[in-house]
Amino acid sequence: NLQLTKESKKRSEKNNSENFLNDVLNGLHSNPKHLSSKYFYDKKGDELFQKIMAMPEYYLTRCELDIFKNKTEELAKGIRSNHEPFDLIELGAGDAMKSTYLLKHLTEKGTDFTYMPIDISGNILSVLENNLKMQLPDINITPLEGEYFQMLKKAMKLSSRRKVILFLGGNIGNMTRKEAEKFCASLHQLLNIEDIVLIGFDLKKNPFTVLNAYSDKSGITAEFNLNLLSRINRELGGNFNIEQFEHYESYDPITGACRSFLISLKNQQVKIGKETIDFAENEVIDMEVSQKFSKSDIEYLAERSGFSIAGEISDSKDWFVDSIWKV
Ligand code: AVJ
Repeated sequence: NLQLTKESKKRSEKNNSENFLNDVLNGLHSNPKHLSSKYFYDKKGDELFQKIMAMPEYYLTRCELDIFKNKTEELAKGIRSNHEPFDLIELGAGDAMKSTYLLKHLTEKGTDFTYMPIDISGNILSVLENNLKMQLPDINITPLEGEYFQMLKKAMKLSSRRKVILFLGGNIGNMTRKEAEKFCASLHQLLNIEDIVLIGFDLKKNPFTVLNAYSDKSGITAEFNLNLLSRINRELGGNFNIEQFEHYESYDPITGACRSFLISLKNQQVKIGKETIDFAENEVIDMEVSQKFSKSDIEYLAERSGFSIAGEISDSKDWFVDSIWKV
């Protein structure tokens, strides 16, 4: 049996690295070139994102922490609805720093639930599991490593209890508006009538505040982007010269799209395994979008995907909102 699980683990690791290679080659053979920010999170990327969350410029963490620390009761009321046991599924849980406040509250109230954190990084999931077992030794936890929908479907199969989905930290911002709409519609299809979704949205605000959060002076965000090139070198046999790429950030206050790019500083060829990629001087790689929303953008998204808004909990500055949606 152990042998079997080891083999299936090996198989899924092989699949993962094949998908990674395919996505990278597709993206770099496209025009304009792009890479997916979901691949930022290897061990080094996890560490860099932890550093980003601690930066003074990165207000998002503090805003949502304000909500989870100070409006825990309201959050709990919003998701509890009845007193039936439920599964609390967190998409992109990371280190679960914010949700731990909610988990503690629910545990103290004697709520019967299983916590199912989903993350693409197995590394951060084991960090999370260790932390939680120290803080809340009695919690039922089922970590799921992989892509959101694959793991969601797995969670739906594991139990038939009511589902509460947490999607925090502005993770939904990493999708374009179209992708977010498709994502929410698929989520709506998968869920049942009593289920609840709680999504964190970063709101449109002073454009300088947004831009500074993604172009910090200390250069951590730049390093976070460049680390994906290093990861390609490490895992896919690439030979990117990191020195020859520079991070560029932009924010469009009309559309609310904050975008990260890497600029090639010269004409250069990069090898990835046997493939060669040509870069022109000043050609960019589209790396990441972090979408910002107005309250009416959120209403529109909920409506378009079949949900209705049941509640809205903001931080004291009204910079960030956790929106509670009913199926
Ligand atoms: C993890 C998606 C919420 O977009 O704000 C932070 C990732 N990228 N700085 C975000 C990120 C650059 C972050 N999310």
